[in-house]
Amino acid sequence: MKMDILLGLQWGDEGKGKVVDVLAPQYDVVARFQGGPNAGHTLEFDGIKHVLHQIPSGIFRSNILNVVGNGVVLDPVVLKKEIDGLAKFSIDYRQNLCISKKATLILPTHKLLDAAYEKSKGDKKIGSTLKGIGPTYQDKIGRMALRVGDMVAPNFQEKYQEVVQHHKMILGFYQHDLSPLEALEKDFFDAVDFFKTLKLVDSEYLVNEQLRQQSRILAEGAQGSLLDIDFGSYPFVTSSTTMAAGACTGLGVAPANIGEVFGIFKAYCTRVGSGPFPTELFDEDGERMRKEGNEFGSTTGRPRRCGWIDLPALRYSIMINGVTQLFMMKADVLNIFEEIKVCTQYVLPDGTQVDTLPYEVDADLQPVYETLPGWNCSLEGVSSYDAFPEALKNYVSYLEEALQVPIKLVSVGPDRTQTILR
Ligand code: 2SA
Ligand code: MG
Repeated sequence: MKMDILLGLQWGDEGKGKVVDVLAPQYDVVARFQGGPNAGHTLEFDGIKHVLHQIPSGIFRSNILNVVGNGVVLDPVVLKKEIDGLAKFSIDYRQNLCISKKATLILPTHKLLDAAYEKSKGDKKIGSTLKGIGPTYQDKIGRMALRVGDMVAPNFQEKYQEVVQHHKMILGFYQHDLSPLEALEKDFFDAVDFFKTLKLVDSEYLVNEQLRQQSRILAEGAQGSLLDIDFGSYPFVTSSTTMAAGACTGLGVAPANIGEVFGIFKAYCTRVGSGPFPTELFDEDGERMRKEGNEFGSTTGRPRRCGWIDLPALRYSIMINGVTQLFMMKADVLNIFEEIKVCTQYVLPDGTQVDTLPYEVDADLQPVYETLPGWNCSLEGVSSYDAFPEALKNYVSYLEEALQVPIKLVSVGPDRTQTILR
């Protein structure tokens, strides 16, 4: 059996949580392979809205095993809160949730370092979620991080102190306020005690054994390809490999064992945090998109920047991920527009037109738009592709032609049921 991968092709918040939830009945295992509490995966069903950060989005289906892979960075405090938040759903998380011993721990000082680094960057700040993601991955690559498996070792305290001493020196250099640390550490160690009671596993063995037994596995990406540490709009990126290859390193699955790659995109674009965004709208249309799409960060509540769909960027993401099927989300947000714009190319500062992503994506890059007719009506009650208004059908086929990958799913509303398969 091969593992399928689902990932965001833009700057995150494409609706991955919703799609995993819809696809979940076809899978036995859902696994996260990168990111951590910076992610916010929103699921809506039975009139309830729920946001997951570190727990895979298969958790609401009782027959699905949820795996947090080695590529993830985990904050025990956030995990405990997330699990407490599941109490009302009577989920057997001690059975259905497994955490890799090789996942990296986010320590309280990583969060302080995140804030210190951001502050030192002034107006060049990344717009980090301040969850400690960057400093934790830095320590992982720097070979000094603590991992989930270390928590149960008798010398955990000693190892913890060693790393924290190092962090304090750096924080001292930045003259960062250390007074919140005591309270943060208390919460951390309380959460660690709880964490130790969860199912901690050698996830690479578990996942490969599941594949051998013909289990169907879905790897759930977080953030998006344009935030990838290598291929995103560096340095305005997150610190992990968000592209398909990250599912191999973040779970220990060989490239030959990858099956479908599902690429999710919004019918328009959003970005939260700093960094280039060629099709960003600063006018009333952008404001209307944000309002209609309720575009506010699900982890930090920050307003998301909004703009038209960007085909050069999407083609780039499709290329680096080897996307086999496209899923278009939030089509209903465009209901309010009489006309819809699509960015087909960019004009460089020297006047040349390109349809690829240049090395330097900056404010001087001018998008070239094609205008398509909008459907400009409600999609309420639309439950099949045949029932789509003509202009929406036209938008779907226009994008398929431009992107050369079939669009297999179109979402027309937030609920599980408002997802049309083609
Ligand atoms: P970080 O915290 O180091 O990963 O931040 C680095 C950049 O990555 C962006 N980033 C995100 N962008 C969109 N959605 C994300 N998750 C949350 C959500 C974000 C929120 O689902 O809404 O609630 O604000 C996410 N996580 C990281 C971030 O904005 C920085 O630009
Ligand atoms: Mg999100």
